[in-house]
Amino acid sequence: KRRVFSGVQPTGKLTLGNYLGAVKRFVDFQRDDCETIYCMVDQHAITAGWPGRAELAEATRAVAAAYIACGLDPDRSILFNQSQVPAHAQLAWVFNCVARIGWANRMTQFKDKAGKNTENASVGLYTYPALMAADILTYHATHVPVGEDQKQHLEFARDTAAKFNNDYGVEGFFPLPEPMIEGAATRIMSLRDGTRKMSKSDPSDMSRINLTDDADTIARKFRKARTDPEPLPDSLKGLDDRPEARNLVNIYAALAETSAEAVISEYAGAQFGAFKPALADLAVAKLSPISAKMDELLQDKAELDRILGRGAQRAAEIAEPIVARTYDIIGFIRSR
Ligand code: AQP
Repeated sequence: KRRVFSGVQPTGKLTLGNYLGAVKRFVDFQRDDCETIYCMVDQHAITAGWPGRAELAEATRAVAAAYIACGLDPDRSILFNQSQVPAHAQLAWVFNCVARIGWANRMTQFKDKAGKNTENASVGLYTYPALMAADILTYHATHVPVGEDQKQHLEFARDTAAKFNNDYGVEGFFPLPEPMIEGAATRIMSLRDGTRKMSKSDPSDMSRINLTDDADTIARKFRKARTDPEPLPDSLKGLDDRPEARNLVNIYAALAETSAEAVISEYAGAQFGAFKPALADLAVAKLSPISAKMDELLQDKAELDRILGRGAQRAAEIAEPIVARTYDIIGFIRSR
């Protein structure tokens, strides 16, 4: 049986990129041949600054509500916030000692998020990939659905697993996790700039669709989305060098659960004046039930906290024996 793990940072409202690239796909793995473990990575969320106590807790509950509203069933999947399961931090330390500084230096996300003044970035932001490796490996997860931007961090996790197994002479102890990066939505781009990814921490709210945006806001954001003046082409090839047009076609395809080719054949020759409203209608039809369900779930915070507590217990039951075996392999004494 596959063991699937993934996480989302509670650093703001979830975007259409997080939904199509990650959460929607998490739901697809809820099937009999997979065991699914999904996390709000709240410890990762403080690497780029503390948003405030109430804000962090609210964002964590909002991501949990979004998961459930998108179709994750907390009985079928294990759903919890990272900080409630100490195994993540425990293995992160071990992996800080396994991974190499050279690997961390190559991480493009660190460069993007630290900006020019890297001296002033937190050490946590720098060792972010070691904590992410721990998130995955502490469950011996085999498959990790993520967006394209996380590919490099997944490679870091695989390299860390392989180096641990090799250095400590335990071939196969940590399985090398497979990234699952597939479909039309692996990299949804900003609505203002087709060369930047849509991101919840982009200062411009017009650059993204939030899961909680109302119908008017969604329509306005798509109407104002940057595009070129040409109509849609009649083949995918015609989208080369048209990043904004390609992005809107990809979003349509992912929402409609079809391929970009199918969208192009339906809308060949259409002007954006016609395509954008069709896209907005589709997005509203898909997202409004999710945001209504999120609102309902967020009414009962105590129940959400109970769900996360229960998920954390189930997660710890899997993770603790793996940490114990790791400690034994290393030679850390533990009383039994
Ligand atoms: N634009 C995107 N297109 C497709 N997938 C995306 N993901 C993020 N943005 C896009 C995927 O969503 C999951 C959760 O991401 P995260 O919260 O761990 O952080 P991130 O990748 O850094 O996403 P954001 O939205 O850009 O957050 P901030 O602004 O806080 O950094 C991951 O699987 C990611 O690939």
